[in-house]
Formats: sequence, structure tokens, C-alpha cells
Amino acid sequence: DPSPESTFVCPIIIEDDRTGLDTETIRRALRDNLLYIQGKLPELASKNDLYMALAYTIRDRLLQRWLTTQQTYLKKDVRTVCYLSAEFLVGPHLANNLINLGIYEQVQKAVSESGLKLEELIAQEEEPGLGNGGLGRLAACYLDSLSTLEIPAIGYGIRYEFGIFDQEIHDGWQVEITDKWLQYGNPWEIARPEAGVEVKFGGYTESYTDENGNYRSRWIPDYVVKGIPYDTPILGYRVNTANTMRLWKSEACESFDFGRFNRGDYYGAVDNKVHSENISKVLYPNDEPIQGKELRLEQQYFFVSCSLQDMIRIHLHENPSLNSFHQKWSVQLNDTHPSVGVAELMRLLIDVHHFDWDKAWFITQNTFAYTNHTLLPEALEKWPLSIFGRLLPRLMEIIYEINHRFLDKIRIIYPHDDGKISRLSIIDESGEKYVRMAHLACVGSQAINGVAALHTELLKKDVLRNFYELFPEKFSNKTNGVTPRRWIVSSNPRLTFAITEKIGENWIKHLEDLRGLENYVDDGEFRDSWRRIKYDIKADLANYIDKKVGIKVDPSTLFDVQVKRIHEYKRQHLNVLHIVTLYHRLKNNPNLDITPRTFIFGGKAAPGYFMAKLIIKLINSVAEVIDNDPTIGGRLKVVFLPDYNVTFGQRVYPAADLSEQISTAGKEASGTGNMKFSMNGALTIGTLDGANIEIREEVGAENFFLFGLTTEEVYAKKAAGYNPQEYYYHNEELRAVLDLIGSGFFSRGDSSLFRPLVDNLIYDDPYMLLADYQSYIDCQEGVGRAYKDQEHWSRLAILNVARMGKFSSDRSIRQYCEEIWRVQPVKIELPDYIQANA
Ligand code: BZD
Repeated sequence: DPSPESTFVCPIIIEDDRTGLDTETIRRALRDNLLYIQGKLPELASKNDLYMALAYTIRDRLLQRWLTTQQTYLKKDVRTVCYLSAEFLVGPHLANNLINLGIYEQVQKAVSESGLKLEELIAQEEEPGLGNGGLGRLAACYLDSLSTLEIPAIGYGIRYEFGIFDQEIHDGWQVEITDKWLQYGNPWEIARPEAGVEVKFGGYTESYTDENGNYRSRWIPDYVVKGIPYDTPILGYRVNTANTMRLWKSEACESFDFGRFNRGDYYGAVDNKVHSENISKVLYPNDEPIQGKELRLEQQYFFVSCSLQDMIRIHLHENPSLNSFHQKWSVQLNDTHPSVGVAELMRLLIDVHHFDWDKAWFITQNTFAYTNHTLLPEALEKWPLSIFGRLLPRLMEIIYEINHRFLDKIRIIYPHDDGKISRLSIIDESGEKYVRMAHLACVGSQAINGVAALHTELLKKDVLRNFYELFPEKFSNKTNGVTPRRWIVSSNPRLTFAITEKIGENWIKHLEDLRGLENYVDDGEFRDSWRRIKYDIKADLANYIDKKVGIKVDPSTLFDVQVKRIHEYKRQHLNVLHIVTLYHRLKNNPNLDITPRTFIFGGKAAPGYFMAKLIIKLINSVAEVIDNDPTIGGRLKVVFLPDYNVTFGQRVYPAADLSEQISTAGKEASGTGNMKFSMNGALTIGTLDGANIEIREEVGAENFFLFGLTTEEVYAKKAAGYNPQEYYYHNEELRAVLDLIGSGFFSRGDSSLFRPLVDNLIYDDPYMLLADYQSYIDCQEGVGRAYKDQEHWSRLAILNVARMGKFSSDRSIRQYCEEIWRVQPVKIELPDYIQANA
């Protein structure tokens, strides 16, 4: 068969020699890559040279799997999931690829001849920080599960040149440093300039009549930008499936204007290049929408248009027309950031492929599905009409038309209800006019989901109530999950070994199998080894903390950890109130018997978020005083670890005893850190918020430290006119704590520094810290007591791990596949000459 595919694989039949998986072949490949790619002799190679050589060695071993996967998809004309996300927070690739390929030990041996340890080379990798937090990390877990479950999928996003900033702490304050993740090259990606596409911006539209007498619209843009795809293989665990994460880089179509250059305008000659390249230059470091920043809208439209054009190109390669587009593609919108895709697919179908409106709308509606990630009403994305219309004039027209037809239908259902119309409208006309992106996503999608049971219920009751009334059948819940390959196997090898020794290794792909551990809770030896493992991991973290920030912490103390973006609703400052309470008690009663604790914080604040940055300063100020107070004698230690990211997460989750999940009920959509902690044997102190509720259901109420108001109570209290001063004046200890912070005690006598924070709590307290304070303090006392009984604590920890099966992203992805995407696994068979996985 002389098809292009079969001629394509011919030249690399020397497979075993080039990419075999045995130690000797890997050793040879490593030396080869060091010389021929890095241009270094082994004697002169730096650690980074060796890392790069190893990364290329592993990438080579992914390539046949990757190409075979893509070929199989084409040949079988499969249905494909496209996960559209402005963020993919994938974390370092090397260790996970080794684990998924099943060649960790071989590579360990092969590397040993360099005199270095594999772990040192793994630590060398600069992580791609292409996301802010949970939303971006969820997208990465989902790619892992899609490949592991052998589902045809593409992750589409933006190849930011600069990801989330690196965080340094200077004098207790956050300082943002540009993230230069690409400066030494990225061995995991392959650029595909031949698959570049063009994207229009600005200008105007005009109507014309085509040769068949049809009215049509034409978009005459102001400028056109080129999108170049950069592909990274995402290999599944012990399967041959390697899906693609395709990230778009923006470039100028014509990078140099000779006309302007010849007229002496030397800077002007590269204007276009500079502007075009700016689009994928930097990730916006806000974990809330950035209202009204034109460049952000350019980013969104850029990657969405590139991605849809790419799908259409692939589709037309295998199919005669786009009539079947929705049968072959299921496109998931990761929040509203890519929701302009609804209008863009309409534009492509109507303007470029000459579909009529109704047919185009049918295809569009059956293609998209939308995941919501937030309940904060102020966080719903909206674009001022002025910006939207100027940047995307043709899409503006299409959105008006979608809205017009949508509202006509609504008028039939609710004939005399203008309020309803204006609440449902895609255009917000209550003041300055806006496009409401969530409304566009709801109208243009076949399915809408929240990310935890409570969150979905609140969407239906509250944020998206009007849409739920209209199309209840579109709504469903898909509780988040995380991948056990990264968040247990890769990050916690010691626990992995201990579990596998008892129950085999099936749990890695079937996390429900962890239930088997329940048989060992009463096994004293197992609990002993469980504790030894935890201690060793904590000792490692203690060393790391000493190295990074020069604070000595004792691994036998309770490690109480809160790592996540800094946000008032996440209430890191409630945690601080507890710390200061304990400190205050110890000062007044130096012999008080408390459970010694090490409080560990990590997280970045949006650069423009004053209160979040002040919370970081508060944590560091409290840490400085307490850590250096000799009367405390190490019973309390507070550490803020700078630059929290995926790599550091992998270090800290396994070392935690206590997981802080203390958001105001009804504010955290789901949380995913809560799952990672629990999977690694930490117990949770938490509110009835997001996925905490489901975690508690699974592990059992008796194995979870619950405190705080419920969502209903929060609403009721707010409705009754919540007054934080009542708590301030009636709770002596709380008042003492707030006064201590306000007095300047932690700020070298500067009583103005934390005033805004303290005043905000006393006079406004939008996240109800004061209402939850006592309940939190009492609950923490219970935690302290429980920790004193180490045998008991180990039982609870083992039960937590044993009952976390539900929170594998494999479970989430199976539900998406069955209930939203309707896609099937596709087995990938490697050609005989490629050595099978070990
Ligand atoms: O999404 C988070 C929610 O806050 C978590 O509760 C939830 O678990 C995860 C995953 O569903 N949301 C975000 O992380 N949001 C962002 O990062 C973000 C980024 C840009 C703009 C708006 C929000």
C-alpha cells in the first residue's frame, strides 16, 4: 500500500537500536545525544547538558508511540475530544514520562555512569508554568487521564513565552520575577510551522452578494497574525497512546516591512512583528478574570481561532465536508476563556465554508460543552462591547445574531417578562454594554457542568439559574479529580512502594483499588512503617526548607500545610489567626501543653491584589517573630516557602500531616489540592465547601476535621446583616489576636501596616472569618489532641488514602466521556519492530 503513512514509517525501522528500552541501549543513546545534540563531551557536560541529553533520549522513545497514535486516529477516523484551555499547568515532564513508559529503573542505571543521580537530572527540569492554579492544573491532569484511558484527544492552548511569574520574597513582600522557562530550550516540544494558520483582528465588515445571489459578510481586518503550533506528546500510563498538547505561538505573517525600512523608519519596520508576537508573550497572572484588557481578548480569540481552523483542516483531510463536524469533534471549553469559539465556529462555517445559519448553529451547539469553575459573581467574564466590536467586528455581528435569535425564542416562553430577557441576554445592557461570555457559552453548548456537587447545585440555584430553568437537561456535575501518576507515584515513591507491596499495582490505574488498604489499618507493623515513611519524607522537606529559607523545622512536629493561590476567600489569614492564637496562649502560659506544629504556607498573589499581598507579608511577619522567639522553644514554627509551583507541590503534599481547606462555604468551586493531600495521607481540616464535602463523604465524617458555617448559614447570616464587630467584641481571645496584629507587634511597631487587613475583618469581613473563628480554633484543638495519639492518627491517615479512589481524574474523565463527549477508547498497536513497553 503506497499510502503516505506507510512510506513514512519505513526509514526508521532500526528501532531497537535507536530507541530500545533496555539499559544498554539507553546508555548509548544518552552518550549519543550528549555529543550530537548538546555538542558536549561527557567530561565537560554540565548537569543541564545531561538533563537535555536525557530528555531527548526519552522524547525519542515517545515518538513512535506518538506518531503511531496519530496515524491510528487518522486511519480509523475517530471521534476526538478537544480540550480548549487558556492554561495547561503540566509540570515537569521527565519523571512522568519515565514512569508512564515503565523505564525508571533502566534509566536510573543508565544515568549512573555519568556520576550523577537520576533524581538530580529530574530536578534540573524547568517546569512550564503555563497556568495560574487549579484550572490550569486540572487541564493537565485531564490530559494525563485522557491518554491513560486511550481516548483520542488534543489539548489546545497558548504557548506563553513567559508563564506565571517566579515569586521571590523580599523583606516579607512578594516580588514578581519574569519566568524565563524557555531560555535553555524546551526539549519536549516540536514546532510545526507547516501547520501554521492565520488569524484576523480589527478592521471592519462589509456585505456582498455572492455568485449564487446569497447575501454574505466579509471581514476586512486591520491586521493578520500567524499561529504556529508547538506540539508536546502526552503519554498515557503503560499504554501506547500518546496524545498531543498543541500550544499556539503568535508570529507576524511578514516580520519585516521593507517599505518602512527603505523610508528610514527602522523601528516601524518591525512594529508588526513586535505587536504580533506580543499576543502569546505572557500569561496574565490573575486567577480571576482580567476585565477589559484588550490583549487578553486577543489571546483568547487567537488560540481559539487557530484551534478551530486546525480541527477543520484535519476534518477535511478525512471527510468530504463539515456536515459531520460535530460527530467527529467534541470541544470542551475550560471556563469561558475560550467561549468566543462559539461565535468563531459559526463564522468559519458561514463565511468560509458557506453553511446557512441553521445548519451552522446545529453543528456549533452540538460541538461545544462548557465547564464553569467559579461561583464568585464578580468573576464572571465579560467584555466591553467597545473593545469587543473594535477587535472582532465580525464576531460581534455573529454574537448579535445569536442573541437576537435566542431572545426571540425566550420571548415565546416568557411573553411579558422583560426582566427575564435582560437577565438571559448575551449582551448586558444595564449600564456600559458588555458581552457576557458565560451566557454565550451556555447558549452555544450542548452541556454545562460544575466541578463539584455543591458547586453544580449552586450554579443551578444561583449563578446560572435562568439558564437552568430554560434547559435543565444540559446541566450536570463532574466532580474534579487529579492524576495519581503525578500526585502519588511520581511525587511519593516511598508511599507508592508501601501500597504496592500490600495490594499490588493495579491501583495506579484503578484508584478505587486503594480500598484494599483498609485490610491493613489494624496491622501494627504496617502502621509503623507508614509512620516511618511519613517521617522520612518530612525530614527531606525539613532539609529543603533549611536550604531554601534557612529555617530549621523538626520533622516530628505536626506539619500543618496550606498551599494554594493567595485569596481572601481561601482564608490564609484565618490560618494566621489560629497561629497567633496559639502564640498568644503560649506567651500568657509558657508551660501550656500544646502539640508542636510547623505551619507551612506557599502560594502566589495576583500582582495587583493588594490584600493578598498583604496577607503574604503578614504570614512572613508573624513567622519572623514566632520563629525567633526563644520562649516558644520550637513548639511553633511558621514557614512561607517562596515560589509555590507544581514541582514544589510534589514535594509538599507527601510531607503534610494536616491539609488546610478552609474557604468560606460556597466560595471554592471544588479545590483539587484537597484531593492531593488526602491521597498522600494527610488529614483534612475543612469547611463544607467544594469537593471537601465529597471527600468527607468518602473518607467518613469521623476521619475529617469539620468546622464552620454551611453555605446556607453563610447566606442566611449575610441576609440578616452580618456584623463582624459582634464577634470582635464578644470573643476576648479573638479581640486580643486582632489587636495584637493591629498593634504593630508583628511589624516592628508599625501599627499602620496591617491596619487595612484588620479593619477589613472587623468592619466588613466579606469572607466571614470572624464568624468561623471559634469553630476553627476548637476544631484545631481536636486536631492537636488527635495527633498526640500517633497510632490513632495513622489509622485515620491510612483510611483517608484507602478511600480516595473517587478523586482520580480517571473517574472524572470517564464521566465526561460517557455523559458529555460520547467518545470511546481506541487501542494503539505498535508495529512489531518497536520494542513493547517493559
Ligand atoms: O478551578 C479553580 C477553582 O477556584 C477551584 O475551586 C477548582 O478546583 C479549579 C478547577 O476546577 N479556578 C481557577 O483556578 N481559576 C483560575 O485560575 C483563573 C485563571 C484565569 C482567569 C480566571 C480564573
